[in-house]
Amino acid sequence: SLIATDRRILVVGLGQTGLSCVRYLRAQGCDVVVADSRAAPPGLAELKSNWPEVECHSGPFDPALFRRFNELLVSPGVSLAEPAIQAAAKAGAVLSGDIDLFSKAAQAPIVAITGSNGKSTVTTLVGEMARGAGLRVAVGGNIGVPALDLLDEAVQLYVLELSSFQLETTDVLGARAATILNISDDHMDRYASRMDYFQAKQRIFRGCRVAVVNVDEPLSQPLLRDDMAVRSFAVDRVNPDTFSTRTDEGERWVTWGFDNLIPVRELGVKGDHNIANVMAALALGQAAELPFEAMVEAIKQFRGLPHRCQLVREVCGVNYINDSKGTNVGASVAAINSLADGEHKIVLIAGGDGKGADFSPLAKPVAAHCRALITLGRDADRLMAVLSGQVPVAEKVNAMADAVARAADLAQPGDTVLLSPACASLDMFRNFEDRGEQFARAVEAL
Ligand code: UMA
Ligand code: ADP
Repeated sequence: SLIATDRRILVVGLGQTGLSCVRYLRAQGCDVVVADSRAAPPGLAELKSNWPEVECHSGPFDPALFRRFNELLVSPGVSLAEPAIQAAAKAGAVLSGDIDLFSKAAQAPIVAITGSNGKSTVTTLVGEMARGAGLRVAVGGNIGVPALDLLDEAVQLYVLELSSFQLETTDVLGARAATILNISDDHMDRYASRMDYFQAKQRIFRGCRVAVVNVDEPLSQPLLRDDMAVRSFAVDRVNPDTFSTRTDEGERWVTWGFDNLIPVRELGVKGDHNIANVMAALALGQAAELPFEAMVEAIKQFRGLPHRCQLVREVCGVNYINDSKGTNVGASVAAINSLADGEHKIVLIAGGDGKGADFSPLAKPVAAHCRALITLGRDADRLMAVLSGQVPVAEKVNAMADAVARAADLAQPGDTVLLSPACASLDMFRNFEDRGEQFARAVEAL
């Protein structure tokens, strides 16, 4: 066993991550106790039926309970600033998380992806590349399956999407290749400052062999280089040993060094942000020694993920696009810019839980490309305050169906109606998928 059985471990949080920790630790023969601050933790039924011996405390965290443990495995949805967690840390407890346990146990190389936006797209694409190359690959982390549930001796490559919350509790990941795709504000309700958010993301490079750097994003550079190699990508800046783009006799290409690799026209995903995602996936795949042919083939097959700038339907000459996964300002700015073509206008539907973000970076793209703005959700008024002066029409509605109906009234043939909320969904919807599905249903009903 990798884990000394005399450690007293408290699993904090009983969602997907908490359950994966219990499953892993029980399989190792460790005693665990669970605490979740919710009255009815989502994993409770599964815990009771599979591990009836495990004690579970639900309801407000009790510092006296937490102080009894010498290790806390904290779920990503729980802030390390919780007083009970701080009390335990002060009493000498080690704070760690599921990714920490995972990295100690994983036998195969890890490709790790973080960033404010594009994580799921890049993670999926690297997974497809590895599968195409014939590797047994396991894909998970923030994208869905908790990392510990991926552990299997047969796996040859792990591809992990990691959030800043997961990285905060990770000591040394030791990835074969790791990247911070980009940095823009997100989760400002959980961080005291941008610097804290940025530093959490930087932890992905600890013990990493190859750092993949976005030349267009200075903050994606590892702060401490140690002896890691660096691979870069950059839009329209061809250089040796760099993935980039250039236009050659009227055709725009994704390039490697001075070689043309794939015509941009053949990509199944659109916009410069997606070209950046493709280049990042190539650089990560290369660091994991995947062959070029398999990588290029996977890129040509990849059609993008649902809820990410996905065309739902055309109605009366208007395209309806679901970008429900646009859950922060940077994502929605990229979505607007990638759809803008100068000629046709966008009717933007935005709003939800802004997580304390500054919405002002939306002002310029909204002024340049939007015909109208329709807001909903908890931060609708805050969005209106920042953006209503930038568009001819700005309205607030209370439900997704109303938003779509108003957008259909306001859009003119050739326009695009874009749901890209720049906000989390949890104030009105179960999750971003639910929000995107409600949008799509309202569009289908037009
Ligand atoms: N919560 C409490 N008390 C607790 C524990 C949790 O109130 O004691 C609440 C928190 O408000 C939190 C929610 O419950 O928002 C879920 O927290 P959790 O840690 O139990 O979540 P899991 O079910 O374990 O899911 C987590 C990730 N969730 C978060 O980071 C909030 C999932 O990412 C991830 O897929 C899963 O682990 C497997 O690795 C989701 C996410 O929203 C998709 N991530 C954020 C994002 O992408 O922006 C970071
Ligand atoms: P994440 O997993 O980081 O949330 P996704 O790949 O799911 O990222 O994409 C979410 C949204 O973010 C997309 O729908 C798009 O609006 C935007 N986006 C995707 N890639 C990028 C990028 N490289 N830079 C900026 N925005 C992006």
